[in-house]
Amino acid sequence: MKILVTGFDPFGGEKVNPAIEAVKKLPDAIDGNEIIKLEVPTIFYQSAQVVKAKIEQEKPDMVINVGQAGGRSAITPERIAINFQAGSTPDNSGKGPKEGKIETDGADGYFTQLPIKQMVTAIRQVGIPAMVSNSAGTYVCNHLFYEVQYMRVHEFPDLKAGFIHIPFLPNQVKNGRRPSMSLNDMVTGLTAAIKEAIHD
Ligand code: PCA
Repeated sequence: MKILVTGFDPFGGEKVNPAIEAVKKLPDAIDGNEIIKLEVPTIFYQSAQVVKAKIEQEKPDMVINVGQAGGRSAITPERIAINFQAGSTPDNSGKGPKEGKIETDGADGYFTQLPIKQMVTAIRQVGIPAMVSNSAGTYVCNHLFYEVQYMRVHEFPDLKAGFIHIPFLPNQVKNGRRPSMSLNDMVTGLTAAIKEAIHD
């Protein structure tokens, strides 16, 4: 099996994004399955184009997008992508999203094909906090999650796809009052989650 794992670049004034930092540190293979890693820009539509080009090139069996969810205290596999975008923070192109549907002819939502509950159990079994999330928000992360699902329906019917949000890194939380997770724990947790998805 071939798995494409993506991570977003830093956005919103942050110097790092734990997503791409953790993705870069994943092993190149998990139980003999190839892990392809890709950095994606935190930009509406452009992130989806970059991922689509890589899917066409590599033809992965599974795509897992990883993003930062500042304020969360656990690794959170996402259940559903919604056909809506909004947000007051500009993306890395300097523009905010046009509020409304992502795809006018798309479904209101798409459930992930990944076994999120088993993934949460697998992450907890290696000692890392995890829980299922029922909302990936309305910003670039949900947008990319939705667009990959839309592509799956229209072009890549055999693809399994999903999204995992991860917390801030300790050095992003200056006053220590907001939750964070070490890079090592993120990598350990993500590896366990991917392994579980592979063997589903
Ligand atoms: N997190 C943002 C976009 C990029 C990222 O890593 C989000 O949750 O939408």
